[in-house]
Amino acid sequence: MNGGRVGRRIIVCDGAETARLWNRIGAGPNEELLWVPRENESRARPPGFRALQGGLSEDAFQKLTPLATDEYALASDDGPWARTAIREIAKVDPDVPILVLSDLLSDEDLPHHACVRRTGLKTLIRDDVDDEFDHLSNLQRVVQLRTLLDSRERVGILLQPDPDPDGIACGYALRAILGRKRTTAPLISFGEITRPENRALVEALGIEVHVISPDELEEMDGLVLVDVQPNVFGDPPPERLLKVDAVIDHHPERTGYDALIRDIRPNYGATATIFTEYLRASKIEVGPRLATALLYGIKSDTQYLGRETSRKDMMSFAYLHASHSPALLRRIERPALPLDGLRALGRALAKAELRDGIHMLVLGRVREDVIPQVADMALQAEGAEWAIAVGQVGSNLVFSVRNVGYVRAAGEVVRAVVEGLGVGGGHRSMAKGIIPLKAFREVYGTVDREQIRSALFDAFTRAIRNNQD
Ligand SMILES: [Mn+2]
Repeated sequence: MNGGRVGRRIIVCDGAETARLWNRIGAGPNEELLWVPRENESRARPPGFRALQGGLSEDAFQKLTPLATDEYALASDDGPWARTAIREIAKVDPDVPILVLSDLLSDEDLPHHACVRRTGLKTLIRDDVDDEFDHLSNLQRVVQLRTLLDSRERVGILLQPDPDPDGIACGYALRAILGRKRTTAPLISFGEITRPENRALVEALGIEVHVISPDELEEMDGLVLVDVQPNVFGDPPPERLLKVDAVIDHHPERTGYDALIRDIRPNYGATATIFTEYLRASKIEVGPRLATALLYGIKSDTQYLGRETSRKDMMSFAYLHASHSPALLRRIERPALPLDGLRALGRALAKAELRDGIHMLVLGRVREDVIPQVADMALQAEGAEWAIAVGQVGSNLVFSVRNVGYVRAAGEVVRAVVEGLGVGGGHRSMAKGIIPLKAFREVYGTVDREQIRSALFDAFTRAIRNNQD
């Protein structure tokens, strides 16, 4: 065991050609480069290497005065050579770690050894080269965007109506990439942000999204659509959207419009992943606010790296994670609860009911964003498989549903509960439903707390049971 200290790495290359290839990489501070000449090749010493005196033999490895911290790398594509080397090294130290670097040998070609790992030699470099070319093509996109838009006075960044975190974060990132301010690159939308979580995002980050009418697009000297394509705005879309400067999106590619720059990657889980790659490729420093916005964009579009997540989403998420602000993220995901919301929670907890794994809290009149937070919390109750938080918001009954994940889809259950009464939907473990008070009253007569509790409890029990059949 090397106890955390860096041990000696002994790198043994099979023949001059491999040694010369390695020589380009050079030796690290704790690395010793050795080579074993092949039978028919010149004995000219590759620079930086010394010959393993005595060839592949126990004796030769013994002469290296083995230390307990030694590690070996063997570079060879020759099976018998690698097998001999491993056996002879093991005679000196049966537990020494050995890395075999070979592009032709497989794990099965190697003899049993306590600690051996094989990987490709050229493929190590190959992977990095591929990554670098990916960065290069992302950089090229950024250069194209800047070249196209730099001379324009005002560039509108158009998001979908009722923008979601992915779209908002991408608009914010595009502005940073173009080196512009909110006045010269406003984020615009035809519909305001309604979801409380998304409003929390723009408030926490200090981002403004301007709601405009399609006519106001004429005031823009440039137009870029992010996380959306023109078809979303109508079929056919408004005239001004038939020809735009750029579209950057991850939804399936649509036709029927012209864009000078079109970067659409349907295999990505979030457009924020594309923008993270742009930022990374152009070496723009990503501050905590931008990193948090993009990270939250990826997180919410992929449902925390769940369904439809690509390797690229994971890589961008990891890249952003290093510079995001956990405090800011918490503020977005858990907006501050208002005092009267907490009082409503207190009353609801006093009368909470947990039966058949269903934990239901009836809140009365509350601010809408209190409801999902209470549902999250209610799921933590011992024995709860489902949590339902219900509150009155305006003239509606709004409820948030959570489940522990191993049971059936929350979205399905909510759709069954609201059928014929209101609207609802969601995913496997989270869902939301809205029933107008008027509709509830028509069916159940009154809208008091007890009536809400018993009606919804029955409806959920039925829906969950049916969903599990
Ligand atoms: Mn998206």
